[in-house]
Amino acid sequence: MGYENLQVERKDGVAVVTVSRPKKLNALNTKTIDEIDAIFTALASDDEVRGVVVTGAGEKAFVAGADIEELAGLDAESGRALSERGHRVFDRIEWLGKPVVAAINGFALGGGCELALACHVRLASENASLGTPEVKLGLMCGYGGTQRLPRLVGRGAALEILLTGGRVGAEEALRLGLVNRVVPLEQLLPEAEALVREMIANGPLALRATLEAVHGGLDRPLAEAQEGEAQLFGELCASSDAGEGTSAFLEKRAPRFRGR
Ligand code: DAK
Repeated sequence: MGYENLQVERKDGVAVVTVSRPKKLNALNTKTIDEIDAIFTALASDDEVRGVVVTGAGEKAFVAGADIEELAGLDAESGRALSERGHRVFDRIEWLGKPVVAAINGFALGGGCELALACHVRLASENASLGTPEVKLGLMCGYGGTQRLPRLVGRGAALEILLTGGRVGAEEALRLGLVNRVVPLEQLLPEAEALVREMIANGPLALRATLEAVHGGLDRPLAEAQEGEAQLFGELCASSDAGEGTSAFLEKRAPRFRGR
């Protein structure tokens, strides 16, 4: 399928999804949200793809937010519907079952910051600038930001970002745990790809179960979440990949995981 506002490149098990509306700093209009929905639906069932990098076109912006032109005409009903749709699309990223790394190459504001938050790990270039300026527009985050940001950086740091609408530079984002690493812009994509490759060298069922245990567990009481972990652990033990991984270690050879 061809996309108007996304570039998608698949190579050796990794898909690089680039949001591309450079004249609008890659702002997420409805068409782009639809395309993100479509590509992540396709990637979920694409067995050739085992990990994903999400980035923005150009050297200035990852994604500068939801498209403000489209936000201007919303009323109570359409605003709620747009927000719920955004939640479904961004949940699809979080629940892909394969590692997704955001390569934040500049502004990641509003909906762009929320897109990065829906990814599993975030790398930033030195010129990255993150924030949720919705309050400056008389709005608030509508794509999960009020929920994912405090879960990632804690309530106090999140509220400072959410309530000021100010921007956080790459080093500050690193200090807060909002991003995992900061690298020079030219190294951002290679480093993000290398990180995904390091992850996908591991057993795909193990990665899927780990993602599910973390995302499914964090919102539950510890005892219940640990029950979930035990269930997933048991299922993995019955997989041939687990047999292969342990045998390979004992036989001092590299494992050949088959996702079964
Ligand atoms: N939407 C639409 N166009 C945008 C845009 C955006 N978010 N960000 C930038 N652009 C456009 C600019 O209008 C400009 O277009 P032209 O005038 O050339 O046609 C072009 O991109 C280049 O931008 P600038 O000329 O402004 O570039 P600068 O380097 O001077 O400034 C900037 C870069 C990133 C600081 C600035 O563009 C800026 O402040 N942009 C807006 C950032 C922002 O406020 N982002 C948050 C948007 S609000 C909800 C669901 C979701 C959300 C809210 C509610 N519900 C369902 C209710 C999420 C909301 C948001 O994300």
